[in-house]
Amino acid sequence: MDDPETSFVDLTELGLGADGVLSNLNWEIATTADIDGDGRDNVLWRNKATGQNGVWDLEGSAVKGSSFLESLNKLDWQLVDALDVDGDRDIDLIWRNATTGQNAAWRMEQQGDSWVKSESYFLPTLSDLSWQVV
Ligand SMILES: [Ca+2]
Ligand SMILES: [Ca+2]
Repeated sequence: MDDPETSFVDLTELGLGADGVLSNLNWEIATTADIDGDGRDNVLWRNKATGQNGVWDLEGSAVKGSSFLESLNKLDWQLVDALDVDGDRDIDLIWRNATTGQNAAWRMEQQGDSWVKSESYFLPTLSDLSWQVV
């Protein structure tokens, strides 16, 4: 059993206190997906105030680890889904611009404790803003 004092150290960056409570309400769950391919879904977070993005690695109901995803500080972009759109078996992040209706995908790559986008590309724009990814 990990010492909670040390196992939560990196999580404070994602707003989690030592008590395991994510008290910063600007973090919103964007979606869940198995971004690291270990067979368990990860929780993907987006900070609606700063544009930071993060990932939780869950084991059961416990947060085993957390890492940052590359930030996107243009706040009208919403992280709407994470799935493998190009079929290379790595998860891609799907973004939708709530103002313009543009859609984009990020191909992700893990570098140490964080995830960076290795490539980004636009998907067809759907300018009718009443359409949402579900
Ligand atoms: Ca996983
Ligand atoms: Ca992919």
